[in-house]
Amino acid sequence: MRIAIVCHSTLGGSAHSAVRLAAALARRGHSVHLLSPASLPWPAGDGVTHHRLDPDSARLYDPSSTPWPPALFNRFEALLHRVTAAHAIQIAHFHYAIPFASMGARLAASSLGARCAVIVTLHGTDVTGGASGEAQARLGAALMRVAVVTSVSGASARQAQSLLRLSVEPQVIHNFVTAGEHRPADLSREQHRARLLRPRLIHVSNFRAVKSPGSLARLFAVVRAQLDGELWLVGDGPELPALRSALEQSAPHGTVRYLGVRRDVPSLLTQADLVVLTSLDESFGLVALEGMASGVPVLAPRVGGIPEVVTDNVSGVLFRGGDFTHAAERAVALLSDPDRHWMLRNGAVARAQAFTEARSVAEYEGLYERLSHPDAIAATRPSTPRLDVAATRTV
Ligand code: GMT
Repeated sequence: MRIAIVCHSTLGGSAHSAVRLAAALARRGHSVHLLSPASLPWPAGDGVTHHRLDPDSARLYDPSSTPWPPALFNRFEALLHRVTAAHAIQIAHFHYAIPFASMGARLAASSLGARCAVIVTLHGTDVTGGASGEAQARLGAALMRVAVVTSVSGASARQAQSLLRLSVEPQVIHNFVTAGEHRPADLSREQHRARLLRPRLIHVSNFRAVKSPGSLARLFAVVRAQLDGELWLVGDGPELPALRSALEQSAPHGTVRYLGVRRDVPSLLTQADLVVLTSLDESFGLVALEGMASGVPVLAPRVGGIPEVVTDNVSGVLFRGGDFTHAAERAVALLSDPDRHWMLRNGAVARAQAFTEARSVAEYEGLYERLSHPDAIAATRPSTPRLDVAATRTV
């Protein structure tokens, strides 16, 4: 099939999932075009043609900084239409509804939509970004004009249907990790026990407010009072400076490492003993899955899609969302018990096997195959040929 995968140029999991999917589809023999506004932090993968509006731009367009400037939206839409026409694209698959739902709806309603089916996958902020009721209604209306909407977890699908008032619940296709991308450290029981004498907690994020970095600082202060642990912070984002000053007040000097944006996240994960998430909401929590695949148990709040990914007491430990005291208690109990930590380490690797590339990509492929028949496309096209451009563009 001829497939276009569209994503933001962001450090976030939505773009990473899109890049992984594009590469996997190309490996399976499809003709794959990846479209993003600017460069991406990961290579596009063999056999994938990457189209960027600003190839040399290092600027990353964050899905949370909406709406896109109209000029960017128009230029990107023109690129999408050029690629769709030139390569006779059969499936246009957008990662993130904001602002792509309206772009997808317009593509479906255009003449190109007669032979190209549009799919939108919802990632975090689409559903949990706290958009106004009016913006949610516009987003929902645009989503109902594309062939299929998918979501990365059951929790996010249910939330999307109710908040965006969708007539059908999005189809759930979980995120995945590519085989061999993450591997557990090869440790003997003695080496493992020795490592836990100074356990490393790792937090990888874009440091937005939804990640609740304040809770992370408080949690680490409580953990430090009981254990000689260290905290590694990977990534960058708007709340990092405030987190840094909070940690400078509360954590002993030299116990926190600020590693910035890194390309070697898999290697950093294997050096850690606990992946920590403190998010207020999380549609999936891709870093939790990456941690588990690296043999690192996860400490995470019981919010959004996280309990679908992390099984409590099997591949990590969950805490009541927002309750950092409970989180610290669970972290200390786990890190002070090497036998239990070893068990959860193995449990994490086993649990990650439920999120294989083979499974998720086959689900997407099944969807594409069903939609790529001309009759199926006709059946899913919007009944109104012209959309209210002004109403949908700013979604
Ligand atoms: O979490 C972020 O701020 C980044 C955002 C993104 O653009 O990638 O992540 C969202 O999508 C990921 C991939 O599906 C999910 O793993 C994250 O849970 C989701 N973030 C939130 O729901 C806050």
